[in-house]
Amino acid sequence: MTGDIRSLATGLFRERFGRAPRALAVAPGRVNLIGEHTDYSGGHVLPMAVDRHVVVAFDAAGGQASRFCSADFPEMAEFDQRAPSSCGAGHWTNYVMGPAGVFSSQGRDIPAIDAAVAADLPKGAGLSSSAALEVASGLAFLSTAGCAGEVSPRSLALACQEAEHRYAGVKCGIMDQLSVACAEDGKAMYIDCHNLFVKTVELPAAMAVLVVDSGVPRKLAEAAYNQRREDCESAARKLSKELGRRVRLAEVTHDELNEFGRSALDKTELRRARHVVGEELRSSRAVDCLRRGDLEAFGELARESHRSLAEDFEVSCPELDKLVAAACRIEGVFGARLTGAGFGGAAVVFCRADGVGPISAELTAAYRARTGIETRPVLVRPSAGARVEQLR
Ligand code: NG1
Repeated sequence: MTGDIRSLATGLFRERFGRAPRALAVAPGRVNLIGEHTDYSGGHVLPMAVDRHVVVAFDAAGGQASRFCSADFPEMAEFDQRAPSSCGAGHWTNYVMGPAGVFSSQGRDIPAIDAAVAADLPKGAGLSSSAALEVASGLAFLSTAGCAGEVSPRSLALACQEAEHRYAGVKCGIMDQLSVACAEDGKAMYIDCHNLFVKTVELPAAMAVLVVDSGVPRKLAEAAYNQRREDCESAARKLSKELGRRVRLAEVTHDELNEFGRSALDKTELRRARHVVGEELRSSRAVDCLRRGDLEAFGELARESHRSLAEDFEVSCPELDKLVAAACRIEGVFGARLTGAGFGGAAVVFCRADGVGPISAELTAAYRARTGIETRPVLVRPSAGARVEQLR
C-alpha cells in the first residue's frame, strides 16, 4: 500500500461528503499459516497480518445517521449506528454497521460518522477483508466517540467477532479479528484461542509467504462453515460425556480420541475431530520448526494440514487441491495448503525467499495448465495491526 489507498479513501470522502476527513482507520488483512478450523474449538492458530489494507477515511457526521461509501460498491449505506439491522448474509455493510451495533449494545454512546472505504485487499481471496473492514470501522466509531484509548485491541477484536456472529451470521472463531487488531510488525502470532494469549513468532528470512487465489468463489460458505462448527461442538459434547469432564475439542489427545472416538462419535464427527486433534499438534510443531529454521519440516506439516482439511474436514475443492499439488511439485517450495475457511478461496505457499519470481511464474503456468484459471501469487509480509491516523 498504502499511500494509494489512503488517497483513494480521502479523495472519495471529499467527493461524497464535500469536506476533508478527520482521520484514517487502517487495518491489515491476514493470512493463516497453520492451525485451520481450530479457533472455534479453543485451539492454537498461527496467522500473520499482511501488508495489504482496508482504509476507512472518517469524520463525525452532521446528522443522526451514519453514512458509508466504498470505492468498490456503488451504493451509499445509511444507518442508525445505535441500532443497525443486518442487511443479510454477504452484504458489505454488515461489516461496517456490526461493530457500531455491538458497541452500542454494550452501553457506549456511539455517534454518527461519515466514512469512505478503500482497500488493496482482494475480497473473498483468503486475506480476511471482512475482519479488516470490521476492525477499521470499529476503530473509526470508537475514535469519533473519543474512547478508542479505553478499548484494548483484544476487546475490539471480541466486539468485531460478535458483530460477525450477529450481523453477518457467521459463527466464526476469534482468529481473524484478533490478528487484524493485535498484530506486531514483522511477526506472526501464535494464538491460544481459548484464553487469547499471544506469542509472537519470527519468520525465517529464508522463507517467503505467497497467497494464491484459486479463483473459486466461496459458495454458500456461511452455512457450511456453521455446520462444521456444529459438528465440532457435538463431537466435543459427546467426548466430554465419555471422559467425565468438559473438554474443548482442541484439548482432546490422540489417545483419548483413539479410545473413545469410534464408539462415541458418528463418522462425520470422528473425521472432524481427527482433523482438529491432528491440526492442534501440527500447529505447535510448526512453531518449533519456524523457531529452529527447519523449513522442510514446516512445509511437510503444511502439506499434512491440507490433506486433513481436504479428507477429514472436507473444506477443500478440486481447484484448491490442484493448486496445492502444483505448488508442492515446484522446486524451492517447502509446502502449501488451503488457508482460511476453504470451500474455495486461497492457498498459502511457503517457498524460498530467493526464488519468489520464478516460483510464482511456474505456479501460475502450472495452475493454468491444470484448470484453465488465471491466478497471480501475492507475496505478503508480516505487518502491524490496525491503528488510527489523525489528519487534522
Ligand atoms: P476466513 O478465511 O476469514 O473466512 C474463517 C473464520 C476463522 C477461522 C477460519 C478457519 C470468519 C470471519 N473467520 O476464516 O475464524 O475459523 O475460517 O480456520 O469466518
